[in-house]
Amino acid sequence: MMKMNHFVIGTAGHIDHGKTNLVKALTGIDTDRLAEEKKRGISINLGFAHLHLTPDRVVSFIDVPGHERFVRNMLAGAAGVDAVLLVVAGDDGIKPQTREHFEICRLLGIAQGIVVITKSDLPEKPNLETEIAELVSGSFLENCPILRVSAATGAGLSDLRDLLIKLSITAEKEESPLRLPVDRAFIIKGFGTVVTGTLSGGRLNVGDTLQNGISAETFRVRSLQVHGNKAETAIAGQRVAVNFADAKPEQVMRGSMLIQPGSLQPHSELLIEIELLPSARALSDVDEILIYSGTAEVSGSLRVLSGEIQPGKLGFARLLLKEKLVTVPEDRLILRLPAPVRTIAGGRVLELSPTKQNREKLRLRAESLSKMSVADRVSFQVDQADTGISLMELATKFGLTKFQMATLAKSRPWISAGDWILEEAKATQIQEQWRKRLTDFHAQHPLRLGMPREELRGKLPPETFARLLISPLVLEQDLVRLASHRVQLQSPETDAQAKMEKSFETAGLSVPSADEVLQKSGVSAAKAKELLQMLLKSRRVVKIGEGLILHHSALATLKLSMQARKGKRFGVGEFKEWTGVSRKYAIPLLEWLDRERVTRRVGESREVI
Ligand SMILES: Nc1nc2c(ncn2[C@@H]2O[C@H](COP(=O)(O)OP(=O)(O)O)[C@@H](O)[C@H]2O)c(=O)[nH]1
Ligand SMILES: [Mg+2]
Repeated sequence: MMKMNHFVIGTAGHIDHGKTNLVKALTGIDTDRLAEEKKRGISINLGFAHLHLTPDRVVSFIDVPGHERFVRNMLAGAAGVDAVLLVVAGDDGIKPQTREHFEICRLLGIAQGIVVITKSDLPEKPNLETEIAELVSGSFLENCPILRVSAATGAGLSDLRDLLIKLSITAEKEESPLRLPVDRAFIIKGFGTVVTGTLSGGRLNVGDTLQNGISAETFRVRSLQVHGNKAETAIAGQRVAVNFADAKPEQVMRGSMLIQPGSLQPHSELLIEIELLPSARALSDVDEILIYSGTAEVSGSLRVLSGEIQPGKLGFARLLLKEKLVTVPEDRLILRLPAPVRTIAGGRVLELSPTKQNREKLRLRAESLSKMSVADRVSFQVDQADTGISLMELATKFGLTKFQMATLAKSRPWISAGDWILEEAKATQIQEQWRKRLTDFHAQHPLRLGMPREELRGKLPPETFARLLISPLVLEQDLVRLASHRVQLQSPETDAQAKMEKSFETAGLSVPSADEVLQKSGVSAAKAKELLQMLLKSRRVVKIGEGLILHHSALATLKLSMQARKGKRFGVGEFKEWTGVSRKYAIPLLEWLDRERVTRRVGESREVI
């Protein structure tokens, strides 16, 4: 496997258990940078450090504050962590934030970690290992290594380093759209605005444009740093610092989700699966709940879909957010209750902006979605789209890259046309319907060549429509017909049509109105109209103005007689004299001659060209 130089390790554990000192002992970096942190000796905000484990392997550390008041900062740090060091002070044992942080890591789906018993130079609390085993039983840390270290004496540090090397080799990232949840935003004098975060997908280059997923404002990446070194490119999983050419810190503050412009959408309603902590009370609807996603914290309300959720159990809910989140299915959320703030549950996003339906229907939907892979959910969606769906829309909705979407589409029985895909069976169904509609249409309108293309197309995008128009359907100009369809006149119709044509022909230039001809045709008005349409289509008669139709022979004669007067200037009066028509006919006829480039206007009069 490719060596991956982007492993992020987070600390977790109760205050004063030695997290910051451990990171300092490993990396030489004191993450308590704030003056207040130094003075009070506690971590308030996130701390960042990195360590060259081997000459070509750097790991990043995110040191989180342990104090219960700063759990929200811890949460911002824990998003995007590959492995956790669960720190327990040997002399103190498991404390409230040891539990809370551990639960948060578990609910966020962090897959691996190490339990580090710190302060091993001090006498150890009896039965500590049993206590720890109980806590992590059945979780991702159940069989993880437990190590004793002392930041004071350095004992155990080299073993810890060896373990970190092993852990970091197993890291593998799935492809996903670029997202950068911002954990810090600040100004560096002479540089401008810089943000930091763990790139959770994609690849970021100097010169790229990033978009704030909520405000939709865009910013240009002027420079990048990875592990404190200038870089041209940063890849998924790396801790990056991004310098923007044109952003103010408040436009990209902590909690912002930066994305490729337009690649994802913000949502204010989510369908989720909930895992309620064993320590929480049974959960029903909540009007005020805090939701943590990436580095963002928003508030909202919760509607439980499955009755009451019992402690330690799973259930389904609809989350209504006061501020939108840029999230995708399978993202993990942490749910906390305010006053006093406490972590009660984790959430797994099942669907973004679910369609409105009653609780029971939504619960059934959530239940089936919860058991499906993302690929299956995409298929499910395509199956339900009777006239197909846009690939881009699917990618955005399910948090897949265009490449992933295209690969998935290739493996399924879908017909694609440009950005549009349609299930094969649905396509066949549509073609069947078309065939049936055309058969009916031809039976009802035997004199019409075919059905207008737009009428048959309906809501299908033009590209897909064209793709589905296969034999025996024929598209001619803007009409669709069955290949077998021929317009064949029955005898009363032929007679009527001939009679109509004759009326026009004998009238010469002084034709009766089209309506009059239709009325005298001897067939029904609808049929007469169709017969006239056929005459027009074949150009036996020509429409030169509203309700004014002339026989082609009359127009040809007129053209010739005008062309014989080449170069002559004349007015409407003269034209009336030459042709014997009234003013009512003269004007449209002259305009027709202009269009045919036989005459042209010169001021008030005309000239034969
Ligand atoms: N004896 C001893 N004290 C330690 C050790 N590591 C940290 N401490 C002390 O424990 C206190 C809290 O350490 P700190 O790293 O800030 O803990 P944090 O709140 O978990 O980040 C400080 O007074 C440290 O000097 C250790 O290995 N041995
Ligand atoms: Mg600390």
